[in-house]
Amino acid sequence: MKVNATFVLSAARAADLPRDGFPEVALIGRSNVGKSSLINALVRRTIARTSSTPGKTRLANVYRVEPAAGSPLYLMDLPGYGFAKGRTSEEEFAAVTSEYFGRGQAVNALLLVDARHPGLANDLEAWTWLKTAAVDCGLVVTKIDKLARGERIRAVKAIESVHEHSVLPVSAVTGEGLDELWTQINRWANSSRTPKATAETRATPTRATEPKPRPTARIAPEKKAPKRDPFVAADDFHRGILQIGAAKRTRTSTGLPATTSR
Ligand SMILES: Nc1nc2c(ncn2[C@@H]2O[C@H](COP(=O)(O)OP(=O)(O)O)[C@@H](O)[C@H]2O)c(=O)[nH]1
Ligand SMILES: [Mg+2]
Repeated sequence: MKVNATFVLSAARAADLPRDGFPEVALIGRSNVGKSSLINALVRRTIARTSSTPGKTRLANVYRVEPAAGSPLYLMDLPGYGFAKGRTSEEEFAAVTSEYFGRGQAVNALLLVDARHPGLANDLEAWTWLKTAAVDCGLVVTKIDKLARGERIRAVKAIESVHEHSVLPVSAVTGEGLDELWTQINRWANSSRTPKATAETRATPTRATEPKPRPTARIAPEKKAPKRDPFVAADDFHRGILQIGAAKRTRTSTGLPATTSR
């Protein structure tokens, strides 16, 4: 899909964020889960910096994207949580997310979960929290290319089970899942109110909906969730990712798109 994309700014505080009211999709997830790589893969250009070490805290890196067939929108690369070393990233994450989500701007969000680490406590907490803070949210499983076929079916099923939600497996390396992700992003963007570029809207943050209360994200330090068996019956287990996704998606209004073709 053709898309124009530009890096807008690295916001240090809420006042730096765009106020023109264009739709925002926030990418949330642990450090190194692949947020920046996913943005680059979505826009097919290297606009987001990727690094294996945590950077200094900022509120969000803001990217403006204009899909050829869809409304312009902002992709927001939020700081990651759960990095074991360095400063207390849980506290920083809580501060950043309350500031970001507390502006009264309607935001849709994607939680990114690493395919190789299903059921981490901090991902589960982030998901629970995000469901209260975002207008709608989707669950994306990153780095799916790192798993062999059998492993990925297990991983996808495990993540769907512990998060109780359908997932979209993607790879920034092979491009798998990106068309489906664009479908969801465009659906969100097209359903948001199109802002008028007046002096008033530029000066005042747009409220597409009444703001939600300002919950504070509390993400636990890195640890495994209590052990539970995410797998159900063995025959169920072998149905395959697409069938699993399709079956789940019919049961949820907030699931990622049912499109399975690329
Ligand atoms: N194999 C593979 N590696 C990935 C993928 N996405 C990200 N990575 C790697 O994972 C590391 C962290 O990615 P990055 O985008 O910086 O994560 P962020 O901290 O969430 O922004 C980098 O070394 C990336 O090259 C993917 O889909 N497949
Ligand atoms: Mg990054």
